[in-house]
Amino acid sequence: MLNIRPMGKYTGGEITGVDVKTLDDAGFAPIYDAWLQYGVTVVRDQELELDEFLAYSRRFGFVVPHPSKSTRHPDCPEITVLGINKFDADGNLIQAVYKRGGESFHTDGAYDEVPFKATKLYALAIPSRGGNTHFSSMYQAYEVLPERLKTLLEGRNGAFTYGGRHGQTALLNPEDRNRPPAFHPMFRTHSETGRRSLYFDPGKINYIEGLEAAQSDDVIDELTERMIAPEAEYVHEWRVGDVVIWDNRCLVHKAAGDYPPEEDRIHWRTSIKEAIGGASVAGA
Ligand SMILES: O=C(O)CCC(=O)C(=O)O
Ligand SMILES: [Fe+2]
Repeated sequence: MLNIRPMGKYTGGEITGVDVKTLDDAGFAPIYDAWLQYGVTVVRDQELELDEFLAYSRRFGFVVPHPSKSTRHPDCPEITVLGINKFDADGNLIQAVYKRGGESFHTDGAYDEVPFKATKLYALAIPSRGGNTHFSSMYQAYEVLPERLKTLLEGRNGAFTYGGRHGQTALLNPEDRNRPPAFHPMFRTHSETGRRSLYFDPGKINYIEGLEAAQSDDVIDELTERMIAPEAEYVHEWRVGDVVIWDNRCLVHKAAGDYPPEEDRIHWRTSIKEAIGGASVAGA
């Protein structure tokens, strides 16, 4: 029987008693609603093939291939594989693969004009210790931001690129490294819940439009401190068979990047958008 329960104070929900392969629209509706409410949800105990994971991802929106071409699944470009090919030919750990998503809290796809609505991960192999994923609510970050920053940033855009101010583009092919920035409002209203949140990514933001360079850098530093609001974090401890999906419009996340490198930690991943080329989907 379908069971949904909260995991964290402001974000995180666990769903059990369901096989996502056999869901009809009526069965999917409470799962989608729970996801909007909790921001990140896990469905436990799933057994999925590539096409089944893709089909379930498509229920949440448009699935797009990730710009990191070298980490796409060879049989299915819409699916990225995390955690494989971690060692180079000399047996050295490739940090960009091992620590992927672990540099800092971030939201996926802010470098695109239409950022990722959601990211979905399916756990194939989980290490004996470490390897958690951290999530934090940006609704709550906005809620507790000082009025001074709310006034300063209201109506302003951030400029975002894949590599951000430090140019971290190791997982991109050379031809994909110098794309122009995408601009997004620093405060956004969620298209489905109607709630306001901070939209910020310290690793991908280059500057805040309309501020002097020094002030822009100072504000970016201050937001980096403030983006994880008290009690707003949920830490996901993975089990094989977990299907986790998070809402990039109102959450940030970060891989702990701390598991024994000689062990496997492997996920399939899909990137999901609200719209491609102007069309938009509301809801499922
Ligand atoms: O591996 C993880 O825990 C998260 C990686 C990440 O940031 C992502 O897939 O977007
Ligand atoms: Fe990420």
